[in-house]
Amino acid sequence: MSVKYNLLEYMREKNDYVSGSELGAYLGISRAAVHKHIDKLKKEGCQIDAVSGRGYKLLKSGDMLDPEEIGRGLSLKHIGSEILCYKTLSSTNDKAKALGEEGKPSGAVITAENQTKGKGRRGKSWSLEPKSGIAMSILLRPAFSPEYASNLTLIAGMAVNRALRRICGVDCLIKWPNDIVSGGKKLCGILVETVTEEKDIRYLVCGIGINVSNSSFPEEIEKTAASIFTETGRKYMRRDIIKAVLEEFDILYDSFLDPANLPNIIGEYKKSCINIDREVTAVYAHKTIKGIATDINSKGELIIKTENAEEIVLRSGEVSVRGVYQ
Ligand code: BT5
Repeated sequence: MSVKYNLLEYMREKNDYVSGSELGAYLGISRAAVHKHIDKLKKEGCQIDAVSGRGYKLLKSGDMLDPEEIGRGLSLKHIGSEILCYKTLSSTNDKAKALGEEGKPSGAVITAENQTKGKGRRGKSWSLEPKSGIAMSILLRPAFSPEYASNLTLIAGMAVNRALRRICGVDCLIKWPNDIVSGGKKLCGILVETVTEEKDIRYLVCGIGINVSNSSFPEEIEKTAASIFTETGRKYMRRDIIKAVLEEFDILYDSFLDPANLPNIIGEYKKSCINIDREVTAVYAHKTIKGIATDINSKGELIIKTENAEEIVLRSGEVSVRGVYQ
């Protein structure tokens, strides 16, 4: 455990003023070094009161993304073997893939405060407001086939949907395949990338971007993006959301590993999916089609019944739902 984290834990447990010398003795460092670590914690958003003669009191811990803070009390079956938090990355997915190449274990979680080249699907970009949003990726090394893995986008969407409802009470839904929406706007995007070797998965990376406390957005997404703050009026700790997403993902992933559970999983997905029974427009075989989204099959594909009563099976792609951002 880092000195900084031990210091935070000690103050949290004491829940009262603690002198610099007591903290120094506990941590085995000088009072001057304690002071330096206190300053670092303050810079990371912790509110610490300092009173001469009494010492320091933690009033509120900051919303810093730090492996120990995220991992505190987290004990999961598949996820969280390692938690790596970076200040700046070009993309957490790219970093997770690089770590995948280096042999990092399945379940590793990567976060970044700042993402300079966040990726969406098919060359699109993802914007992250530093300190306000979450950019995280989960590295997995599953034994199942790449075809089965296509459902992982749905699993990630369900995990975020469950977590945001549980922690923030947001009235959110999933827009097939990979968006979480609230009030008709996008709160979260998911990008799953699979690296295969012959017919097997070498590893895959599940990237999740969530807007948490932003009150404004870049002009190009201003009308289509939402954050938990814009939807609820409340600010939440990003690490509490990350923890909840990891917990829900772990439960769903465990169930997903047994294909017998897939019908139930897809059943829950459909209940939260905004597309079902709605009029949708999609691009299919270079044509724009209109129809009603009727179902999601066991491969996570969207079934659309077109105006000519033709049934189209969409594997991926852009689908717009009437009344939801385009
Ligand atoms: C996605 O793609 O929605 C997948 C986004 C995945 C982002 C995460 S962050 C952590 C990890 N590391 C990465 O590099 N990526 C993943 P797509 O469905 O193609 O949507 C992209 C579109 O969403 C953009 O073209 C914008 O219109 C819109 N967009 C970009 N940033 C947004 C934001 N912060 N909030 C809402 N909409 C956004």
